[in-house]
Amino acid sequence: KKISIIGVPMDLGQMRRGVDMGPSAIRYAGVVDRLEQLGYEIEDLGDIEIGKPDRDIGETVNLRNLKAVVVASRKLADQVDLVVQKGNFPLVLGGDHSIAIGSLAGISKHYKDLGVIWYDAHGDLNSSETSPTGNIHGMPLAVSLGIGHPHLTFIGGYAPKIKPENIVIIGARSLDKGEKELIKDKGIKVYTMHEIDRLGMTKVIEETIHYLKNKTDGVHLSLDLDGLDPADAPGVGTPVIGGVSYRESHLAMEMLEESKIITSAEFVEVNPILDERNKTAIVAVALMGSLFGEKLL
Ligand code: DIR
Ligand code: MN
Ligand code: MN
Ligand code: MN
Repeated sequence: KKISIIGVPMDLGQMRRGVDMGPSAIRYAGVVDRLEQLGYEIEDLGDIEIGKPDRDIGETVNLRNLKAVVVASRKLADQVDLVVQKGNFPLVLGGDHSIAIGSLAGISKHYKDLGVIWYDAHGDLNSSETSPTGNIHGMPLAVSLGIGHPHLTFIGGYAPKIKPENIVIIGARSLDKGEKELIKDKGIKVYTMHEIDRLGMTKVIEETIHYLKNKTDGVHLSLDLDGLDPADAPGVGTPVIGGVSYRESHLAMEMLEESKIITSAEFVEVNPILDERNKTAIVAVALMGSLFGEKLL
């Protein structure tokens, strides 16, 4: 089995500098060795080139750096597309969460019914109409549903990338008004921290697998490190107290590995400037270990 790693040093989808160094921090935390030890052949394709911030807002309002994000998303989509064509597992390293637009554009054309697990404190379901910030990293899930500026939704030449009934959001605890409305409107499955506390992570992941397994032909895991509690993953741009623990997250990854449903993944929002001794990148690599079958015995 072969994993292809793609780094995306993107920080234009939000306003904190430093998340562009996420891919380096994750490589420094030993991702290649860690996965090689599990018997995988690793191909590191290096980093996608990211342009400069947009110099003008053009015709677009409340979509910071739209042009630069579109250009980078196209490049990422093309790379990911080639990886899937070769039959390798795409593992994308962020970079802010706007990169999911490109990942999903490259992946979803290979699946009739791609499932998505969105592990995040946030819904990332905003559009320029609903976003309180104008930051595109708060929009990728909506974009993939075909909601948003057409320059974003039509990357790869088609929209939508995914169906609302094939999405599961896990770890949500900060949702904007428009996001809550969209979730209700589309009937998107969400496990907020309330459900995680009530049911326990075991049940949450069992239900997630059951929910996705028979109606999808592949499942993309999009893991925003801010889904974890900031005590365990402090190096993120938008930390929200009361998150999923390190242990619960490992359990989730192990159960997903056992289910064999995951066909691509990305780990995003690692910001080494805001981190403590690269802790968040180290956590990300540990979670990747579990996702790819690491066991103590
Ligand atoms: C907020 C923050 N909902 C926004 N989103 C974040 O800007 O749209 N997503 N941080 O990961
Ligand atoms: Mn996110
Ligand atoms: Mn988030
Ligand atoms: Mn974020």
